[in-house]
Amino acid sequence: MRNFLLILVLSGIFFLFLPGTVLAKENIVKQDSDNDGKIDRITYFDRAGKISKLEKDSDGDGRFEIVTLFKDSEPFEQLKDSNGKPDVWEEYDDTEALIKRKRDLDFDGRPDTEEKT
Ligand SMILES: [Ca+2]
Ligand SMILES: [Ca+2]
Ligand SMILES: [Ca+2]
Repeated sequence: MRNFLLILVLSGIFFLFLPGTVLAKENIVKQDSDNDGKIDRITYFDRAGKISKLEKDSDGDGRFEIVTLFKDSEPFEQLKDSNGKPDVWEEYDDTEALIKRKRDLDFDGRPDTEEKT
């Protein structure tokens, strides 16, 4: 009887965690695109299976300095970072054309210049 209760409690805990993780977790795909053994691309997919974010380590130092954000599978913003804070922000329109670029010139994490393209 005690074992039965234990199994009941354990399976209850198991089922408590299972649906939560399946529903809450977005899908993350890690890739080593240049086969040097280090992950350099991380792609995030939302619950509908659409790409929502792409992180790239372009120089292979293990830090992901290019982050592209997606809306309806189209990129709308790209952040580039050389020092741990974003220093270039690029915005795209529906045709994926660059419409705006902001730069942080003094590296305080806030944009200082804005260009429309
Ligand atoms: Ca790599
Ligand atoms: Ca890097
Ligand atoms: Ca600044």
